[in-house]
Amino acid sequence: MTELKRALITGITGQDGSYLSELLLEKGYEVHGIIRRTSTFNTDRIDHVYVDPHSEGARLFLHYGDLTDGTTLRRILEEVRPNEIYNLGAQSHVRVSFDSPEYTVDTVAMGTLRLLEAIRDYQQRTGIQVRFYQAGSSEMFGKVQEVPQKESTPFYPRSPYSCAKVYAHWQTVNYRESYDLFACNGILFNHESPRRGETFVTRKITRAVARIVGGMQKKLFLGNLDSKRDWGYAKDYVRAMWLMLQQDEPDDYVVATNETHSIREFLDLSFGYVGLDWHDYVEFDPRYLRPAEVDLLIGDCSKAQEKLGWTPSVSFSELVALMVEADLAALGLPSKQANGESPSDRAFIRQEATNTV
Ligand code: NDP
Ligand code: GDR
Repeated sequence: MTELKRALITGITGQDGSYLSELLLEKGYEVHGIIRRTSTFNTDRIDHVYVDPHSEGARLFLHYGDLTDGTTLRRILEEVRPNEIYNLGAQSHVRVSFDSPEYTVDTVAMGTLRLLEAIRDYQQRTGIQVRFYQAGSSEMFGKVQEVPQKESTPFYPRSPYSCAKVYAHWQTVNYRESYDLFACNGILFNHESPRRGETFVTRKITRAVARIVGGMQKKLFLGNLDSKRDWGYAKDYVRAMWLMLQQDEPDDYVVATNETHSIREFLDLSFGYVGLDWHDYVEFDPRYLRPAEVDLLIGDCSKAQEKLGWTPSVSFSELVALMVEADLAALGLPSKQANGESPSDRAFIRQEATNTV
């Protein structure tokens, strides 16, 4: 009998961790995730794929640990003996990183280094080759140097979060070149879904739209509406992570949609989807401004297209629609599917809305 492939995921309880777990389980992997001990349950996003590990055929296993705790990372690596490691764990909120820079850097930069060191020792001691994915970010491009941004565009990080991600990126390259580690950096542009954290701007907006429709909220307070982002669908993006680790050689890839839209456009589409005008509801709160902003992100993913055969499958308007639909469904509110969509779009949106909240 051939042994199952084993994957270890840090950040398994996050948006991407949950979609990646689903993908790897579908592909027949045994999946191990590192979770943090919290005083309340934090596994909502993966509960639907979790089965009691005592039951026969269970393939998802959770381990307590933290990227700030190198001893535990080493122990988990020894226990799990993974073939692939996806480092998705992070204090991932850019605004919060200005409030907690030291913790953010400890998790994102030092956390990645701790994991790389553990892998290096493990690989040298056992001779087992581990494939490593590092969750890099378009935030590393920061202040605009070139448009669209691609793998060769210089980094100019503008937050403690993105400075830490740049460190993690270069350490990943360094371990690849120094220790023959199969290590890849994904430079992923913003990707969203109904599972997106409620404090990121897209989900904050679609959740507010549903609550306003349901009469549970009157106003939505936001910061800068002028920044532009290249927004894709998270489920597509975890597919790119997996593809990177299936290639013959390790490499770094931009993953993006090659389109950019402002927060205002996101507001137009999401409020428009339920027949409302956002100007009647949105108010400015300077609390949500950042000391330094990233004004424009638009990615060129042609390398991922050519080498990985990866393309995004969900358009900007479909993404907005599926997120609004999911937030309406979560409140038990009726669907507002807009006229003019094709039947396949409607089926897709309905399925995501009911399956993934
Ligand atoms: P989320 O914020 O949804 O999830 C972050 C995950 O990291 C959660 O599981 C969280 O656990 C975990 N985590 C936080 N701190 C620690 C720690 N100290 N030790 C171990 N785990 C920790 O992020 P996403 O799923 O959206 O993103 C995944 C990764 O990709 C992150 O590294 C992010 O920075 C990066 N990224 C994301 C993009 C996006 O648009 N979504 C774009 C580019 C990069 P808990 O649930 O307990 O809080
Ligand atoms: P970002 O995502 O910083 O791009 O990082 P976020 O959704 O937080 O902000 C996008 C843009 O919206 C503006 N904005 C607001 N943002 C938030 N969160 N809340 C508000 O009220 C608000 N009002 C306006 C922001 O100023 C910004 O310009 C995300 C994270 O997932 C990172 O981990 C990841 O690396 C990058 O995407 C790519």
